[in-house]
Amino acid sequence: MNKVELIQTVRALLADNKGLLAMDESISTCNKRFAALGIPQTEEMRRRYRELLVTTPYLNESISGAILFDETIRQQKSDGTQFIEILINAGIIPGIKVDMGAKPMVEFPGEKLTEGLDGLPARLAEYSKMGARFAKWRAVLAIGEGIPSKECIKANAQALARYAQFCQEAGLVLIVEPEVMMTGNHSLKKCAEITEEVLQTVFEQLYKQHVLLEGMLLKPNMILPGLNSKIPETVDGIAEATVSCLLKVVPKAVPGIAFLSGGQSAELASARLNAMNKQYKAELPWALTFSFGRALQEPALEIWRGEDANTVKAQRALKHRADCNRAACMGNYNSKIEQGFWQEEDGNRR
Ligand code: 5MM
Repeated sequence: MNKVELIQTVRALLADNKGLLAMDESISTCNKRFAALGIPQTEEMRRRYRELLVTTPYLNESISGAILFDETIRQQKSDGTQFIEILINAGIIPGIKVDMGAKPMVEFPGEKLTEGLDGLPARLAEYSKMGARFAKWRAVLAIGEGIPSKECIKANAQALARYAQFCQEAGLVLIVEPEVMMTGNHSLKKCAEITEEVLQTVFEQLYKQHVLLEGMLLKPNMILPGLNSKIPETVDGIAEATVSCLLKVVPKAVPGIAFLSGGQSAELASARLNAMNKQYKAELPWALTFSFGRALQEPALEIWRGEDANTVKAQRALKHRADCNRAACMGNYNSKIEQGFWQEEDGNRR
């Protein structure tokens, strides 16, 4: 492990208040998103969509890194240029999702355990040779009647820590993503309790495996009430709950926290990230940024709908969301910035 290199890569990912574009949807997730919009679910359509993302002009102004999926890291633009080369030339650091998905956990109904440790060192070596500089592994924890169980939390944390060790050995920065899902009718308080327990267990396991915390990023959920919860929560309330939960369990040695969006609307994800940075940035030991998938891509995908004629407008929508979230990392996001994109009817960049 080259500690200096790992720390330099983490610093580059966090520099200038930029964040990460999660474009690592597996084939089935990407197809699900396409199906919802009537886009054909073929390898070529997924390639064309990912080409749109990686060729978005000036994306590097707000995006420092992009998380790819195995299929995507091997794909090329229509002129034959590898996507990974396009990203590197644009100054965007390429990374790769290396877990093999959350699978039903035997004997634990309703719970999932992420798989992918088998053969991981060889896959990491291949990705690193291809140019990836960081990796990501996601654990999925659902809140429900009697779940998540302690066994599920611990098994997922152990897998995350083992993945983390393999990554550092391979010289890749690691992103640790334990996601407590938004699905359900639980309260904000319940989400805070479970997230605290999950993160505490994850860091215990990372310590046990001697993981270099300075060479990692944490990718957690924000503290949110369940999607079916009827209790309204304010942007400031969510910011306060999220920051106080993270302060209890995330060590100071971790350089940055890059949130997932988890199904929030694009605007709310930006507003909540903004509130955290606006109110607490000066007192926090780590940077708070974004590693959104849906909250960055959804508006662009809805505009594109599989039509080349919509590509430029879709790219502007992606760039706009990236810029909004960079503003949120500085605590500067507001309604004027949010509306900025729609004033660009002449196609000019501001
Ligand atoms: C939670 O999902 C991650 C962040 O995306 P959102 O901001 O949309 O929540 C994301 O990186 C996720 O891990 C990938 O999209 C891969 O998910 P699948 O289900 O395709 O493995």
